[in-house]
Amino acid sequence: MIKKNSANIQSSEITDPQIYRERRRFIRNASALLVAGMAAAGLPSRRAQAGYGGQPVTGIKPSPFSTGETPTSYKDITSYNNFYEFGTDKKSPALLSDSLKPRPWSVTVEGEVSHPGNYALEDILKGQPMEERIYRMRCVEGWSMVIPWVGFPLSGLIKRFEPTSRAKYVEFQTLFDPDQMPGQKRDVLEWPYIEGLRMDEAMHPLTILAAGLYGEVLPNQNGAPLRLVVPWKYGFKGIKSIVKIRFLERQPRSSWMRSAPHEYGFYANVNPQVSHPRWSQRRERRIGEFRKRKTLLFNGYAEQVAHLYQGMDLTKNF
Ligand SMILES: Nc1nc2c(c(=O)[nH]1)N[C@H]1C(S)=C(S)[C@@H](COP(=O)(O)O)O[C@H]1N2
Ligand SMILES: [Mo]
Repeated sequence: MIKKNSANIQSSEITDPQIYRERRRFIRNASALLVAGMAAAGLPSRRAQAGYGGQPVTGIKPSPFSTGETPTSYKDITSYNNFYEFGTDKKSPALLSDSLKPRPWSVTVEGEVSHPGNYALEDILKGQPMEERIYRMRCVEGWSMVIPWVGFPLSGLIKRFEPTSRAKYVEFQTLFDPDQMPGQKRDVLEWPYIEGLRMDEAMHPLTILAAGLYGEVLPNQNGAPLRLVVPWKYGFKGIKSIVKIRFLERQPRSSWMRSAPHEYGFYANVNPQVSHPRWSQRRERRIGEFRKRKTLLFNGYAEQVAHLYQGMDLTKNF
């Protein structure tokens, strides 16, 4: 089942900032390229990635919301993954996600919204400002990474759909197709994977939908073709391979709340003071580092997001 070419894996083992900058020089303009997922003329993909991963994305602008911290290596970001649709261990998604077909793709929008419908991926991406957002990411399991996402604010897309005044929450669903996602043949979770945000969280400028990373189209294992990224929350909020967006009056129940309600709450805000029932959240291991770091409240984004939770008891609303 191992489909990766070992030579390719070796060549991308280390994030070489020089190589990264050189490659970024090729980034020009045409988000159509992202949609088509085709290689730019004369610029072959250097890595064997599932789906369209590895194809350059063009027209990416830097963002003031990026951290200045050093990004985790491309290799670690794309070979140490949680994506239970392809198995529960960290290596499976990179090895087994070739069966996912991220093109053509569409997203169904429904619920408390003025413009429900089934939107082609091209339509979803059209006109969205593609930005590089270098974010700290923290998994509930105690590891963290710095990921240079390529994406756009979710708020712009939501505004386009015009939620009604009754919409208080947004729910997201991953594709359900056990042929493409063989992990769905086992009941490790209730499928499809479901996540949700309160409307003000979804509209927050830090909340993005990602379609790429490291200047390239998102590899399948990272949630192609479109996944959620909410950097002040535990990684499981960042639902992958989204096919449905529902606007709701009531708080949705996420897959993790269904599977272990006393362990995973709706908010899932990174909080070193609130332990997981089975382990502390006070420290984290940044992938690629040896010594543990202290975990920061809201994953270091408190200044931007703490106001969203004013007056809430974060030990109850975990
Ligand atoms: N559909 C789906 N989305 C998912 C998951 C999953 O198993 N299935 N795992 C989550 C968890 S626990 C984490 S930490 C992140 C990992 O994202 P990455 O592999 O791109 O780093 O994806 C999240 N999104
Ligand atoms: Mo996670």
